[in-house]
Amino acid sequence: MSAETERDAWQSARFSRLLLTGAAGGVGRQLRPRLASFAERVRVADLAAAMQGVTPAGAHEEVLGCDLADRAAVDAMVAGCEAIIHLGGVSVERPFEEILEANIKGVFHIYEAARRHGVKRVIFASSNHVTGFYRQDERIDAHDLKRPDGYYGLSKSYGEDMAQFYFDRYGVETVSIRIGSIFPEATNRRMLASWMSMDDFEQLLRRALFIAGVGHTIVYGMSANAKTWWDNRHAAHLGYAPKDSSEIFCAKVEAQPQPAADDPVATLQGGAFTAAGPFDPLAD
Ligand code: NAI
Ligand code: 15L
Repeated sequence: MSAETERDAWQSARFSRLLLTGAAGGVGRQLRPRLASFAERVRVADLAAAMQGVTPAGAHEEVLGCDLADRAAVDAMVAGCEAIIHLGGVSVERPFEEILEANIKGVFHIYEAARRHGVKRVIFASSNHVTGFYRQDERIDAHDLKRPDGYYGLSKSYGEDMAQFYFDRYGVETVSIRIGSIFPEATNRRMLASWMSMDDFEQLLRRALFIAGVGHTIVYGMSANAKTWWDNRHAAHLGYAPKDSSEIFCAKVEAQPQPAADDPVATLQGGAFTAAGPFDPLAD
């Protein structure tokens, strides 16, 4: 293979079987139809209750119910998969005990199963809330100190550390995507900076899954927004070039009333997540 062909091979590469966790969630549901070109078989999984009534979208899909907190069940779910897109887990700020089961134990179970079954590549859905306590007038990159903005952000920070450990110790490669906000539209001022389109997410996923030699890479998941807080210089080897921008939502968002100048939604990158809690079951 020529160097050029090898360099471009990621564009048409396919896995034999790819696992998608969190398949019943907001992002998972939008992503499913886009994954047919990523693998011959796609195993789509979520909690059994969430997968009830979900049928395979085509001959390439296998539907599975699995609780990430159950180590044996996760091991069985991962068996036979070459790569994993790990979206499953609690996706907002919640009491520690809930985060512990789905996100902390869950990510350990995913990596242990990945090691045992020789998984080549993991995509870890990390979050901008790993660095949510930076101010909105600061510009940061993946080497800056983590400043998680809650138990949820802490769990994503732990997931990134788990990814680094499994690469250093066992050679399992990961791209941790610190996703900003993947929703059909940017619906507030903060999201004008954090928004990511599904087309851009798909492009980043393809690169993150198939470009050779990523080790453990951390990349912020955002579109080409006019305003940005994040610098992806340490993920330049992925060649991610977003095409969309939150500019199309600007007029609608800017017609909304201004939040107070000291409201965290207007001052901190993590917005309202920075002011959640405490969740104290011992409080009177
Ligand atoms: P979501 O909450 O809609 O989906 C998460 C899915 O995980 C749900 O379907 C839920 O049933 C499943 N899940 C929860 N606990 C589980 C368990 N114990 N076992 C198995 N499955 C479990 O979240 P969304 O928006 O689809 O996000 C997907 C991923 O991306 C999440 O990991 C989230 O933290 C991350 N992310 C999303 C962002 C966004 O803008 N949507 C921003 C940053 C990160
Ligand atoms: C996240 O990490 C959440 O999963 C998502 O629901 C949004 O709140 C997003 O961050 C955000 O910061 O907009």
